[in-house]
Amino acid sequence: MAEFQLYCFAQSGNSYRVALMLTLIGADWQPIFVDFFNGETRTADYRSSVNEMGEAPVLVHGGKKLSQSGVILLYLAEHSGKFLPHGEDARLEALRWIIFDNQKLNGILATYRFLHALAKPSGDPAVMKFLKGRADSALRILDKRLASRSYVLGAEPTIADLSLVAYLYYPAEEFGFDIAAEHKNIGAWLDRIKAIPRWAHPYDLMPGYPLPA
Ligand SMILES: N[C@@H](CCC(=O)N[C@@H](CS)C(=O)NCC(=O)O)C(=O)O
Repeated sequence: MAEFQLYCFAQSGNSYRVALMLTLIGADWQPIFVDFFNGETRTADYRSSVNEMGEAPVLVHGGKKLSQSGVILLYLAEHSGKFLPHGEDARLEALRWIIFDNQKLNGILATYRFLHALAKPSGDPAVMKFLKGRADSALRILDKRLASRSYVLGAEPTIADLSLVAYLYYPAEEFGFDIAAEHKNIGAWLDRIKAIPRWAHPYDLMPGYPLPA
C-alpha cells in the first residue's frame, strides 16, 4: 500500500489541490475513487467512516485522516518541507489566501462550473449571473495580485498557489468562459506552475474521467 491515500475524483478541483501537491513533492500516494456523482459523499457510511463533513478530498497518512484541502496542504508542506511558507508572516499570508480561495474564488467557481457543465438541469440563469459576477470579482483580485509577483506570496510557489489553482486547469468549455485568456496575469501564473517538474492535469491524476454517458 502507498504511504498516502487520497479520497478523490477527477472532476474535483478541491481534491486536485492535494493530488497536485502529492505529485509535485514526489510522494508515494494512491487515489481512492469517491463516486460523488452517484451520491457516495451523502451516504451514512461515508460520513461515519471517511468524513463527517461529507466531502472529498480526504487524506489518509498512517493513523491520520485529514479533510479540508487547506489543512491537508499545510500538513504536507510541514511534512515535506516543500511549498512551505517560511516564517510567521508568510504562513499567515498563505492562510489568508487559502481562506479567500475556499470562500470566494474556487468556492464560487466550483459551484458555477458544476451548474454549467455537470448538473441536470443546469443552473437557473439568475443564479448563474450572480455567481459569475462573484467569480469574476475574485479572479480580478487574484489577477491584480499576480501583476507584480511570480507567485501569490512572491518569488517562489507555496501552498497558497496550489490551493488557488484548484479548478483553473479544467477546460474552458466547462465554465463557458476562458479564465486564462480573460485574466492575463493568471494565465501566465498557470503556465509557470505547469512548468514545475511532475505537474499533471487533474484528469490525468485522479480517477473517474470521463464520466459515463
Ligand atoms: N473546503 C473544502 C471543500 C470540499 C468540497 O466541497 N468538496 C466537494 C467535492 S469537489 C464535495 O465533496 N462536496 C460534497 C457536498 O458538498 O455535499 C476543501 O477545500 O476541501
